[in-house]
This record gives sequence, C-alpha cells and structure tokens, in this order.
Amino acid sequence: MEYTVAQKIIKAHLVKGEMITDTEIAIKIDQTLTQDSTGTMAYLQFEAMGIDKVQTKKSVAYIDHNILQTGPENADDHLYIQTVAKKHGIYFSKPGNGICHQVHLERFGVPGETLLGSDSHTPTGGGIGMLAIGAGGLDVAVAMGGGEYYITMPKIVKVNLSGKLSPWVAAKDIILEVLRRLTVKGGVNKIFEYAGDGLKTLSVPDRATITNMGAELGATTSIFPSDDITYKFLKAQHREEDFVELKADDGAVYDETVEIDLSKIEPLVACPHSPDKVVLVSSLKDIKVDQVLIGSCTNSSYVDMMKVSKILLGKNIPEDMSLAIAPGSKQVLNMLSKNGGLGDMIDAGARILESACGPCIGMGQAPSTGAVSLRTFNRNFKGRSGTTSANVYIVSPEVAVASALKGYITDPRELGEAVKVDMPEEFVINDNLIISPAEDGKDIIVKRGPNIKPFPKAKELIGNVTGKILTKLGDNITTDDIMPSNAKLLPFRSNIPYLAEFCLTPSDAEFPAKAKKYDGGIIVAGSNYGQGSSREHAALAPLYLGVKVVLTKSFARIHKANLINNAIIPLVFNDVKDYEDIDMMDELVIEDAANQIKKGLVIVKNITKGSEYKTLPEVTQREKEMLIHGGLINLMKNKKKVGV
Ligand code: MIC
Ligand code: SF4
Repeated sequence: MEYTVAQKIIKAHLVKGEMITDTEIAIKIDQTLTQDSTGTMAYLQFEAMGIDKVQTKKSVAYIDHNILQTGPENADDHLYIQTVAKKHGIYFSKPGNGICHQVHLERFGVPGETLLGSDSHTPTGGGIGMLAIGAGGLDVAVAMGGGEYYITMPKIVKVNLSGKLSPWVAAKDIILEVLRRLTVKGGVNKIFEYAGDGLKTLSVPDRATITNMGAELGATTSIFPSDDITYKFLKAQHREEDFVELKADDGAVYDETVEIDLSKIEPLVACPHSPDKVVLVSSLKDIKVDQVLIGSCTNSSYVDMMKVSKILLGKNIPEDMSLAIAPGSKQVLNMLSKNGGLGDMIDAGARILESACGPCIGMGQAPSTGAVSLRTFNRNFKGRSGTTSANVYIVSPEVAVASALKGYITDPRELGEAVKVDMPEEFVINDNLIISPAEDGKDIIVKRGPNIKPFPKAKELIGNVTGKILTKLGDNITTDDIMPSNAKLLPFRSNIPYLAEFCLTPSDAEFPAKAKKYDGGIIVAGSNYGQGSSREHAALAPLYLGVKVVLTKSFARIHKANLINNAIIPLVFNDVKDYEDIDMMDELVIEDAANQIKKGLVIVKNITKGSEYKTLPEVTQREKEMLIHGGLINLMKNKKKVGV
C-alpha cells in the first residue's frame, strides 16, 4: 500500500480506528505545546487529573501572548505556569524567548512526530514534517496525561507546487492564493499536503508560513515532506540527530489535488476583515497606510526579518507612518542584533517590539480610529487589532515594508531589484530562557495567584432541553467574536466569570445580560461557526452563562470539539432553510435530548412558531457519550480513565 506523508505519520501513531476518511480515529501524541492565554486552563485541567508527570516525549509551556504586565494578573499566571511546568515534567519557555510556534520549530519540533498544541497555529510544525494539530486546552491536558487524541480522519489534499516564485513574491502569497481559491471554510476536515517540484525552492521558514496559515482554511493541519532542506535547517539548529526523511510513496492516493504554478503567483493581500478576501496588491490603488506591523508566528523568522532589514537599509519611513517590528524569537532577535540588521531597522525609524505575539492578539499597538493597518500576521478579523473601526490588511513582509516606505499599499516590485537573504549555515543557539523540569517534582510548590478562578463544570444531560434563542448570528462567526481578546481581557483568561461578561458582545452587546435574565438558552448561527482560535474560553464562557445548545449551518473543527468537551450540544440544521424560520427570543424545546442524540437525529420544536426542525448532532459515538455524561471531564471520572 502506498501512503502520503500525513498518512504515514497517522498510521505510525494510530491507536484506535482505521484510516477511513470521515470516520473517527485516535492517535498517540508525542509532543505538546501550550501558550499562556490557553495554558492556565489546560494546566488546571491537567492538575485535576491527578497525574504526577507528563506522559509525552516532550511537553513545552510557552509565555508569549499575555506579556503586557499592566497589573499582577499576567505575571501571576506566568508564575503559575512556570511552577506547574517544573513540577510535572514540562519545559518552560520564559517571556522574551519568543512566540511558541517559532521557538518550537527552532528548538523542539521533530519530523515524523505528532504535536498537539493549545493554539490554532500549531500546524506551523508541519513546515518540518510534523503532524502538528491545534486543539482546546482540555484535549492538550489529556494528551499530556497520556490519553490519545481523537480526530475525524481527514481528506488528504495534495497541493502540487510547480515552478519557482518570481522576485518579490513570497511564501505568504502562496497561502493567500490557496485562501483565495478555497476560502476560510475550504479546509474543514482536510489535511493539506504539499508536494511537487516547487518544494525544493522553499526554505523551512517559507514552508512554516504556509502550514501556519493553513489554520485560516479551517484545515485539521498542513504538512511538508522532510527532505534535504529540512535536514539543513535542523543541522543549522544543531539538531541534525532529530532529522528523519519523510516523503510520499510513488502512487500514494490523495482525495483532492490543487495545482499551483509558483511562477504565476503575484504579490497578494487579504483585505478587511477576513483572510480569504484576497486580491492582487497591484489592484489596490491609492490606499494610504497609517501603520505597518511585521512579525507574528506567520512571518517572524530570521530570513523574513533580514529581508525587511535589507529593504529598510539607508531609508526613512514617512513622518505619518508607524512601523513596528517584532522578531519571532530570542534567537532571531539575537542574530539581528549581532549582525547589525536590527540597527538598520532602528535607523529607518522602526519601533522594535518584544519577541512575542503582541499586536497580533491586540496586546498593544492598536491603530488609531479608522486607520489602515498592514500586517504580516494571519488574521484580520474585525476588532482583533483593538480598534473596531480600523481596516487591517494581511500581506507578506515584502509588501509590508514596501508600503511602510511609500506610505501607500505598494507592490514591492516597484522597489527595483529584489533583496536576497540566504538561510544561515548555523543559527545562534542560546537556550537560557528555556527552563528544564525538575527530575522529581514532588517538592515543587505551585504558585496560584488570586486571579485564577475555578473553571465551570458541565452537568449530565437529563430530560428535555429548553431555552430561548438568545441571539441569531450570520456566517463565519469567529472565536474573537464569541470570546474577544485584547490587552484588557487577556489577563482574565483564568477567570471565566469575568470573561463571560464580554461573551459575544462584538455581535450582540446584550448577550450576557440576556443569558443571565433567561437562565441560559440557545445560540443560532450560520455556517463555519467558531472559526479561528482554539480558545476553549469560547465554550467555557457560554457554559458559564448557561448556554445549552448551539444550532448552526456548520461548525469549525476546534470550536465544535471544545463545545462537546464542555457538553454544549452542537446541532446542525438538516435543511438550512430552517435557519430563516427562527427569530431571536423564540422558545425551543428538545424532548428527551439524550435519547435523540443517541439516535443521531434531533427534532427541535419551536414552541413560539409552532414549527419543528430536523437537526443533526454530527457527533461520534464517543462524543455522544460526552454530551450525555456532562463533558469530557465527567466522562473520564465516570470511566476512571485519562482520555476516552
Ligand atoms: C489567536 O491567534 O487567535 C490565538 C490568540 O493565538 C489563539 C489562542 C488563544 O485564543 O489564546 C489561537 O490561535 O488558538
Ligand atoms: Fe500569537 Fe498571533 Fe500566532 Fe496567535 S496568530 S499564536 S496571537 S502570533
């Protein structure tokens, strides 16, 4: 039998099920990563399992999101994660060491291994041939405890790359082209596997930019083969012993194929407010830019930064331009500072930011009212920048820096001859911001700040489920809409009662008040509900507010799993026309809900309208049990087992 790269890794890690598309499988997880904004919950859940030491080959806890310390909350959470990590066998990457995905690629990722991360951009690891998947914190906690991870066996899409990128065209433009063609819902339950002659023209950072933004397609993950280019990258990181070659067998069968001729791609831009609103940069005329931000887990590698630095060399940004640059890791920042690249950026007028997520998650640098902001990031959802009226465009570093110099959205080909930056033969290695776990964590005391509140617990499903429609939403609602994140809210990621006050408020300001008044209820939405982040808070806050059911045209993968883990029933209309029949404040009832879920068809009665809708739970046998037992934690308790 011939296999693709993804199938080979899945086969080697398969613990339950068979590799049959659209059926449930469980895989063993080799490595986990967490970051601080989802990590506190994940570690609280891990502690609740009562396991002394993580059961993975390697688990790493990063601090990179909540780094603006305007009060004690974030620093308290950092201390909690640092001590809990030391106690339970987890490596700890201190604030300042960089963005989890960038650092993981540099220092920990291993081709052919599986990685589960409590962040939706974990697929960045696919750039070196890892099967790297984003998940909610509870799923990552279970994997740390040695439990398997369940997914629907995805379709495998071959992205066949031919030719070579033209000067000034970047890896970012390749993934923007895929997004343009397939949209933000085009990747659900799919793995994008890159192949073809064009592979040899793409470096590891290029590949990681592409797999990173596969998250914006809604994909389960994206992956590149592990080849000579991967070997050179690992060798330059002094990690050649981690290399294994991985390629698809000749004759491997893919479910779909996407053909991309790299030589035909031109500089692209995703317009406000969605990463799939992609057009040619050259088609946008006279758009004045107020702010340019370069960095994030998508485009903050050494090579990206050096390109930016070389383009800025000897030039000045215009007086009404704010340019800020955040190198992705301590390694990148250190190398730029040693070779003078950093000085050239500073000379040109750039503001240098800490190596962290920063403005990508609204932690500072919110643009001015109505501003145009160009970012090398991966998401431009409305309001995510911290300024609701801002217009955020997503671009490559080349387009970003050309526009920063000209003051208008600019095709970088206007700058003349393209700059060239080679991958270094050797990276500067200094891991003194990575703290190893204790040999024996028995005596380590975990420090818990007062901001850490217990997480809400779901209840067993008994009898009828009734509730009012608290809100009716459209298509592509993001987790940023459901549980907004910004510098003011991120410090409360371990305080669900506080966060719940802001649940769904960007779409419906009255939502928390209505949920409290009616003692919870039901959310109705269009397709791709919950796209974007892996934040479990987008399920925990509704759970706290008493939401029992979310009824939609379709769900995004990670958010649906988070709802089920927390026993909120995800239902999909059998006939999407029924969506039109429902109005806000209609009273719905699901009779004997547990039994209907078991049968796989749920009749939802609209008491107000006197009508009824056929809906599908679209859940596996195991997920049905979770919904009925009151979520994953209760099910594990009932079965006395880690992971079920
Ligand atoms: C994001 O890019 O939205 C985040 C912040 O990294 C999230 C995680 C979170 O909400 O904490 C993600 O992508 O999963
Ligand atoms: Fe951080 Fe932004 Fe990457 Fe999320 S997308 S991990 S906030 S840099």
